[in-house]
Amino acid sequence: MAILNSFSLEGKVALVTGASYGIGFAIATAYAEAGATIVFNDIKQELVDKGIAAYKEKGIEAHGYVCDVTNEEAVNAFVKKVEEEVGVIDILVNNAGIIKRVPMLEMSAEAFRQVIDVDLNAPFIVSKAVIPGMIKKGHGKIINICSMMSELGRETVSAYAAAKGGLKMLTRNIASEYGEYNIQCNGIGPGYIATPQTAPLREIQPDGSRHPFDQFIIAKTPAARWGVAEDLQGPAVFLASDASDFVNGHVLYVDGGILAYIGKQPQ
Ligand code: NAP
Ligand code: GCO
Repeated sequence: MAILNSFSLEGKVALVTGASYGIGFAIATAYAEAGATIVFNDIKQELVDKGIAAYKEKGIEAHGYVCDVTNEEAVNAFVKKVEEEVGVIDILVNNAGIIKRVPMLEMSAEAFRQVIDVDLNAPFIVSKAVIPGMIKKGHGKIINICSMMSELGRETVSAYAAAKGGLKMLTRNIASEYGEYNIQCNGIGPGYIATPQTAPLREIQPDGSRHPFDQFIIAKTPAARWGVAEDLQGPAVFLASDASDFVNGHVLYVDGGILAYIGKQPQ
């Protein structure tokens, strides 16, 4: 039974960025079930309020704050406020993210920068704000939500792939630089997960057929299905718990096997 206790998050304060819904919400609810106190942020008060209500429906008293993770001054003030009002952050999940699906030659430099800002610069900013408290406490867990695009490219996602590839290396660098303070920094690389972010890739076509990309992903995934946010909960609890204290700089792909598979031969 002792081994199960090593997965407990009792007494821990967990910050999950961008967790009003989607993957972040699923990870935060699992953390609450494992005993953690949940802190989350969103850009808009309206979404923070909706998030608090959604957590409450699950019996979770989450602490919600408005904060744009790309704004370093706002993030520093946000983390300071959390430390005063809730406690020093033990677990950080850099989950907030955006994607812009545009052919590279049609993408403006500004649009490219916006994706890099949220998906790569922000995890740097938030991690930098949280690590000093972790060092003082003598422990910390940082989980960066990477992507299959940390390993692979595809048409129209140049900015996103560049950001998520960089996030994989930022994960390794935080592990390298702060491992001696008992801080573990790892990544989770979800496969294709059914959330609002991927809804356009799953739209039913005018003739009632499945979106071509939807059919493509089903053929490319050994599990022959899209993932759901709940598929990420167990891996996320593992990486946030004492059970992973000697796992550092690793990206755990939770993708139904898609990265290992050449894809089903067309019939
Ligand atoms: P989502 O449904 O689009 O949710 C993204 C969340 O991030 C939203 O709550 C959004 O808030 C928030 N956010 C965006 N920009 C922000 C900012 N500047 N400051 C604060 N919050 C911000 O995405 P998801 O599918 O849950 O994905 C969550 C993470 O997993 C992302 O990093 C994504 O890249 C990654 N991921 C997703 C998949 C997938 O298939 N879904 C696969 C691999 C990796 P607003 O609603 O206010 O914009
Ligand atoms: C896309 C998808 C993917 C997923 C995820 C895969 O347009 O290809 O949005 O990028 O979001 O990152 O791991």
